[in-house]
Amino acid sequence: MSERARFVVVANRLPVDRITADDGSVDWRTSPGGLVTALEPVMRRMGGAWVGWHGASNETVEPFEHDGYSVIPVPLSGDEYEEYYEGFSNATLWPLYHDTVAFPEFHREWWDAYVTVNRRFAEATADVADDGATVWVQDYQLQLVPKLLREMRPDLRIGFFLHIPFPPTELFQQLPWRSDILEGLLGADLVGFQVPGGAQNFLRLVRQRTRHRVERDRVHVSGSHVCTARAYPISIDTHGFEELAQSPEVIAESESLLEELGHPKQIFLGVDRLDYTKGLRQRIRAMGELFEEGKLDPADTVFLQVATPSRERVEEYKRLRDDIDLLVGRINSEVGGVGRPAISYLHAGFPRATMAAMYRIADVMVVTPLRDGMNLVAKEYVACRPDTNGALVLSEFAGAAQELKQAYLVNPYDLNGMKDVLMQAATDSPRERQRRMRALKKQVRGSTIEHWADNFLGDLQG
Ligand code: GDG
Repeated sequence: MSERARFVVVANRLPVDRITADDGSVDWRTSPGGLVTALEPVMRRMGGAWVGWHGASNETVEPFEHDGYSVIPVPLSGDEYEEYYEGFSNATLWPLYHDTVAFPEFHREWWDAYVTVNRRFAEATADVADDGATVWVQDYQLQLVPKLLREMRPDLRIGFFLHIPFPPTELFQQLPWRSDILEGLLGADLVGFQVPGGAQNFLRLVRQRTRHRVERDRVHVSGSHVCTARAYPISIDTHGFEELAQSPEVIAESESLLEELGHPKQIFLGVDRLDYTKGLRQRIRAMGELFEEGKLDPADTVFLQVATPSRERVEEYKRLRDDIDLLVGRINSEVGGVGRPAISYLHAGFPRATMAAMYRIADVMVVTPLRDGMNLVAKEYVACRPDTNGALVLSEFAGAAQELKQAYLVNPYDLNGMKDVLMQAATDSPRERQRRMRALKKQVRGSTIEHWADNFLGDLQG
């Protein structure tokens, strides 16, 4: 690939997974996950290059074209995968940035690997970006890239977006490498957060820990440039999801799903990556108690929970999987009849059309993270539910709660409170549910992924 790109997205993972067929032929398919769901449509519209890891360790893959843009694979060794990705990204930063709902581990060798890999991503980007190009770096795995890249290529316009929460200063200060990370991010011209609180936490830390002058949301990085920090709440391809949910295939699939579930009167639905931030333990416990107390009847109500496998080699995730298996097994053995479990639990990933079919038939969508940057599932549900009869139960601690104010909001730490709200969502008058759902639909239509990208990139061009 000789041509250099005017627009470059840099993310830990490429948006495609390699599929090797029986005959050995190789194909690349769009991979699931929040970041990809959000950025794929942006990339298809903008063209350019996507720099990221291709998902196999100890292997170099040549750049290739996909869906009208270039894909630039960055190699990682097996050790780097363990230390940079599973270690520093997912066992240090992820829990720390999510309010320490699990205990973050600090290891110096993990940090060293994080620095090495961030440098490699910056170098790959510096190679592919055209003169004066726009580069958009994504997420917590690559927080050092903006500064490293600016040192290599001061001509570039550099944006950074954090998909997860940016923590309160008291928590961030625990990090032994706090100054390096702040300076890393400050290498960007624009740093975006999901909610205003994240930008405020960041600016407060910059004031406390650096000598740069801060003026409202602008940081004058000494002897260099101005870095602006602002909120850009991410969204979904609303129209795309609406269309998908109304397609004959999805309608047919939702009908066979209903059949399989035995046409229950009421369906509660949860869809999450199997992650301890998503509040699965609390949610399943609350639903279990409602069944046990007879407030919900397994004869006519089903709780369908999809948990997509995620980070399966990280200790905390293994523990979570076992806990959930145990909890679901216990509840199902105590309530529900033969062949009719109260909780239908699926530990698997599904095609997007199947997800849309599930959203279509869910009467109560239950989204109860302990902490979440945004949460796209909540918005996808609102887009896919074909009428205004569905209800969304949403945690106050998801970024989405700041926009979807007409959802049934809950504090997932308050089990009794959550049970009350779940029942309220299930039993409110059709009029009240419709009033709320209409407002939610208006919000999700009025603020889409195109708006998000346009707002961010517009400000980045400044
Ligand atoms: C991070 C932040 C932020 C899930 N299972 C399957 C599947 N999914 C799709 C969903 C949704 C996405 O993955 C999950 O997005 P979320 O936003 O709910 O959560 P994270 O993965 O934690 O995403 C989050 C997001 O980044 C974007 O900035 O909102 O706060 O944590 O789109 O539909 N898709 C398919 N099969 C599955 O089994 N096809």
